[in-house]
Amino acid sequence: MPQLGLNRQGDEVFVAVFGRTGSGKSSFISRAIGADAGGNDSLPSPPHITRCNPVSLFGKRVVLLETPGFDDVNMSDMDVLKQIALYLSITYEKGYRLHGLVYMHPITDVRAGASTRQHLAMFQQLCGANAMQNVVFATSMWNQLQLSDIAKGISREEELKCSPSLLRPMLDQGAHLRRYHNTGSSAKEILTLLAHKPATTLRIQEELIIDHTDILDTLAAKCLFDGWKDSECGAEGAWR
Ligand SMILES: Nc1nc2c(ncn2[C@@H]2O[C@H](COP(=O)(O)OP(=O)(O)O)[C@@H](O)[C@H]2O)c(=O)[nH]1
Ligand SMILES: [Mg+2]
Repeated sequence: MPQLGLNRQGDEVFVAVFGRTGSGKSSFISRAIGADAGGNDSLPSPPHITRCNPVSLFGKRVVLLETPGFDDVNMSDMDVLKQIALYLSITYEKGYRLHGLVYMHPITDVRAGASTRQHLAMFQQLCGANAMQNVVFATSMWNQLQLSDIAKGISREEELKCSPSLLRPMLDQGAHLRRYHNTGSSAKEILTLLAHKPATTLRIQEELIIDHTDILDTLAAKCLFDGWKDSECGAEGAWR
């Protein structure tokens, strides 16, 4: 059972951070809450959603939630999705809603391969179109690029942004794309974009709680099965 740690909503804003293991979730959160940059602060992915200390932004208390990473050596993507779904179901029933979702994508990934696409397709279905305005795709690891590779990073960013088989459908639905520069101010800039959004309900919460869909029958889960390219994952125009 995950530690919910959600005691009150009021002036609190909840932002969940997603992405594969090693994409920079923990470090984004530690920069946002004020830890110093530098050093190797990599930790194993938490097996459950983990709540971090709130950060104050413009009078709001922003509570950051680290989700277990996709592509993890210790957990299958389906188990990761189940953990996320369990947390989102329990908190939905308790009346909590997310204000923001940050999806970290390392710009150092040389190509958006099948697993990247599958994770993004799953994320698209987990959120649903109505929640897209509450999503920021944050590209990380810019400062790991050699100077001579910055242009490659920019062209990968362009591909992410423009390709109908990558982020474009989600950006068209209102999601944001930002660079994350591994600093507290950069993390806060991204969170500021989300802190004033109205809270949202995710598609997977509607499926699980309102429609009583089994987790394995949710659109997000279907994206993880073999043949995901032919499933409903492509229904909104992505990943064809
Ligand atoms: N250079 C650089 N390193 C980063 C950045 N973000 C994360 N890291 C490092 O990449 C490693 C993995 O990051 P981490 O935050 O643990 O990833 P997580 O598994 O998604 O939580 C850590 O050693 C971080 O210090 C970034 O934007 N730039
Ligand atoms: Mg982590």
